[in-house]
Order: sequence, then C-alpha cells, then structure tokens
Amino acid sequence: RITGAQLSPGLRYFGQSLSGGQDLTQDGLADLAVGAQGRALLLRTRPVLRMGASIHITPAEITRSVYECQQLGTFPHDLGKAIVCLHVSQSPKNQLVNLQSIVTFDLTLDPGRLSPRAIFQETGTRNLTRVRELGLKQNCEAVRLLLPECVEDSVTPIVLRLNFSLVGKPISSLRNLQPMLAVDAQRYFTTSLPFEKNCGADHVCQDDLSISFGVSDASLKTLIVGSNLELNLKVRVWNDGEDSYGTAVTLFYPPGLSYQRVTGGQNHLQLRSLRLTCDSAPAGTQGTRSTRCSINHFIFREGAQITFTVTFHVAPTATLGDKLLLAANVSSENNSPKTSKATFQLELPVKYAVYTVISSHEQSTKYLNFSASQEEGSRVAQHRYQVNNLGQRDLPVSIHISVPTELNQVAVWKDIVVLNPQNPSIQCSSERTAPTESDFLTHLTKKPVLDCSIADCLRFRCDIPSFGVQEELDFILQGNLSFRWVSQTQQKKVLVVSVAEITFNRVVYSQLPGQETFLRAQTELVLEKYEVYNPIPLMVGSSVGGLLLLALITALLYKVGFFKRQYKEMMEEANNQTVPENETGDPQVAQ
Ligand SMILES: [Ca+2]
Ligand SMILES: [Ca+2]
Repeated sequence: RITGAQLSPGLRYFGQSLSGGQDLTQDGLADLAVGAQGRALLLRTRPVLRMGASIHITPAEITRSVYECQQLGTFPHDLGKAIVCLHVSQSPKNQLVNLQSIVTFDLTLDPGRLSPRAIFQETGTRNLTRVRELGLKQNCEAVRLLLPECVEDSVTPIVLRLNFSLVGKPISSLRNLQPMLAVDAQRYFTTSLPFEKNCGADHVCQDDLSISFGVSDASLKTLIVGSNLELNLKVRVWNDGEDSYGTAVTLFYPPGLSYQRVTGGQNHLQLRSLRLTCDSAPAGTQGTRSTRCSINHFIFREGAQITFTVTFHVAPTATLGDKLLLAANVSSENNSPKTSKATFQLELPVKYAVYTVISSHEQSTKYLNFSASQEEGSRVAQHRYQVNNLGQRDLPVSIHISVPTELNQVAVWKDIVVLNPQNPSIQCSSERTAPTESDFLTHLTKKPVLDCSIADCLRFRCDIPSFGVQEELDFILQGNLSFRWVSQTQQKKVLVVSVAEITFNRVVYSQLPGQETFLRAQTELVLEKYEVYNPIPLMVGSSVGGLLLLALITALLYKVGFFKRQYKEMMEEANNQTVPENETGDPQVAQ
C-alpha cells in the first residue's frame, strides 16, 4: 500500500485514477501513473535483484590426522580454503545491463555453538565481513580456514554460514533509479565441512558394542536396604567394531532406587576422558525406571573402552522383594544390528536392615538373701526385659527368654509367668531345656553363676507378628525363687541368670551392622545366704572362760607358793609376838 503522504504532503485524493502497464521512462520497466486532486504522479518500477551464492570448501573433509586430539602441539591446523562465489542477477531480466550494487556479506563458522571449532585465518575469529561492489557477473573469492585446537565433537560437521545485505547503486542516467533486492530473496547460505569417518572402504560404520557391569564393592554380596544407602555400579563399555556414533548406555532399575551421579569415564585410547551426560526418564511400565548416559559428542572409536561408575541412592524404606534386578544396554546411531553383548543383567540378593534392641530393665529383682531358717522358703522375684524397634521397618519378631527352674532336681524358680503390660494379647509358649553341663559343682566352684548351662530351664517364646517402628514392649518374668537349692552349690552367694534374645527371619532381615550385640541381654540376681547372730553362746562361753582363767591363775599362784609364803611370814610374825605375850600373859592369868 502506497499512501499519498509518502510522496508529497498535501496530496489529496491520491489514487483517484490509475493507468499502468506502459514504460513511460524508457528503461524497459512498466510504470504506473496515479491521479490525485489537481495532480498526476508517475511511479517508476525499480529493477529487482536477486543474489545467489555458493561456498565450496577444499578439501571437502577434515582428515583424522588434522582434527584428532592425539596430535599434540602443532595447532592451529590448516583446514584449506572456502571459495565463496556470489552472483547478482536481475529478476526479471530486461535490457538494463549496468546494474551495480553494494553487497555486504558476513561469514560465520559454527553459528549457534558456544565456541567455534574453526576460525578464519584473516581475522583469527569465527567471523569475517566483506563489502563488495558487484555488477551482474559472478564474483568469487577465497578465505582460509584454521582449526585452532583439536576437537571433541568430530561427529557434527563444521558449518559455514553466509549472511548478506544488498543495496542497489542509483543509476544516474535514469534519474537515480535505484535497484533493489527482491523482497522474498534468500538472505543466507550455508555449507558444512564434515570430519573424516573411520568406517572402512564401504563408508558404512558398523560398530560392535558390548557392555558389562557389576557392583563396585566386590564384597557386597547382598544389598541391605536401610543400611546400604548407595549402590555403586561399575560399568564397562567397549567397541570391537568400526567407529560408533551417538553411543549411549541405558540403565534400568526398579523404583526405590534413584540415579545420583556418574563418575569416572576412563578411556585408554583417547587423550581426553570421555564425558558422560546422564538423564533419568520418568518411570516406565511396571514402574521400572531408566537413566540414559550419552557418551558426549564423541566418536566411540574402534577398539575403545570406557569404564565409569554410576551411583544410585537406595531409599531406606524401599521394598524391592528378595532380589534386585538391574539391566543395561548400549546403543548407537550407527544402526548396526546389536548383539546380545549389548545388553547385560545383574541380580543382587536383597535384605532389609532392622534395628531391634533388647535390654535388661532396671526394675528387675537384683538381690535377695535368706537365712538358714528360711532355707525351705521362697520369695517372689522378677526379671524384666525391654524390647525396642529403633529401625525404620515393621517386622515379625520372636522374643526368647530362658530362666533356670531346677538344679539337680531341686526347684529354683517356680510358677513363672510372662507378663506384657503394653500388649497383654501377646502369647508366649514355653519348653523345658536340659543343662548342657553335668558337673554343676565344678562349674559353680569356678564361677558361682546359675544359668541354663547347669540348670534345667524354661525357655519362653513370645511371637510378635508385627513389631512396629518405634514400638516398645516390656516382658516381665515373675515367679517364686526358692532357696533350698543353694545348699547344693556349697556357695553362700550365687548369681541367678536369665537370658533373653530377639530372633527374626534372617533370610529377609538383617540387624543393622554393628548392632548385633543388642539382640541379646541377660539379667542377674544375687542370692545370698546369711548367718543369724546369736549372743547366748558367746555370753556363756565368755563367762566360763573367765572363771576358768581365774581358777588357772589361782592354781598357778598356789603352785609357786604365793599363798604358803605369805602364810609362813604371817606365822613367823605371829610367833615373835607370842613369846613375850606368853611371859606376861601367864602371870596375868595367874593374877
Ligand atoms: Ca520504466
Ligand atoms: Ca565399514
């Protein structure tokens, strides 16, 4: 649409009449006369140009010795030259011959890529701009291309793109009539420079891919869910055929596992380690998950081998059945028929980590004593055990408690019942067990402990069909502990020991490593016989002893003549006094 204002301001009724089809300006192009109020305008037709371009690169392929990374040091490498030919033509053709235009063209290498694999020698960059005044003849010129360093992506050819703009030069002889580029003209041209392939004389690449994998930790024979939080697979892929393109490994695994990362990527043939990019697909049919790892941008060469480690996270609450099935395949874009070597499967037995703990409760009877007079009696005693599920999984468990009931046919602990305060519905059964050692006396002399190795025992078994996560249960053994059996042991103090144990299906469950000791507990009760203190014999004894001692001392004194000497002295003294008395006494008597 042409408006009058475009041509001259104040133009009114522009287009009220039209007349065209005739060349009024003698340039071979039909013109158009347009009427307006009080004026007539002649619109000239401009010559329309088109441009064709061809780019031809020689050599047409980049040879392996030029691009491969094995060749160190000598970069940049010459890639040859690109001959760019431009040809401006008039459309439609008429007799105007001297049409000139200014063509600006930009050449770009690897457009759209983050960094180009090739550059122009002239600019040292991926871009080159030239401005040329062109007539209607073909114009060709050459630009040299360089490869600045070895390339990783030798699969995708290098692209050379040409963009251009064209401005027609006004023709002075025709009152500056200006040629123009066709509105629908193609504005860019591209050509590509492929890399040489190593596919033999037939130029058809026939790869021969194989894959195998195993658990990285060779000692891991069973996956213990809840304990092994990560599973590492060491994957090996190799190519016995010709070069492989777009090689990718796909791993299949059940839900419960999730892809974490890939590490490694050693390849003994290429200098640079292969890069792997892995993407996980959403769960497929039957919930199977998959992760696809592409060997990026590389040709997976003839004879090449890559090993890498894929790490999966194993959800602690995952349910995987009794075995884990892992599968993987390797594929490529070569379309070669794939052999059975291109798929691999691995089955790993699965167990589930549990963490159950049994411990002796503080409220157990720890000490009892009795005297000789109480020897025929008994006292109520209890052994108490606490059981906890500290793991992340419910499981059926059985609690076994063994308690001594008889020693050498003399009752030890009688009328024992098992009480479950939290869950009275738990049923316990019991059976008698015989001692394993016959000579209980020797055993007791070494260690004054009464346990089921020397005593007849009752072994209780209490089944818990589903022991819930964080659940706590108490088992109280209560009965009458007799004392008479102690005399057989020839000990004053004996430890009565009961033992409790948690068991579960070891085929399915496994106690958390390092926590096995918590599956057993024992409770000890000290039973002591004491002597009663009787003061009478002591009193009698000490009195008799005192008297005897006195007698002895007296006898001794007598024997050494203590009493005699004294008497003699007394007698002598008496005699001395008697004589004068007698002298004077008699007269007194006589008086
Ligand atoms: Ca004309
Ligand atoms: Ca071949």
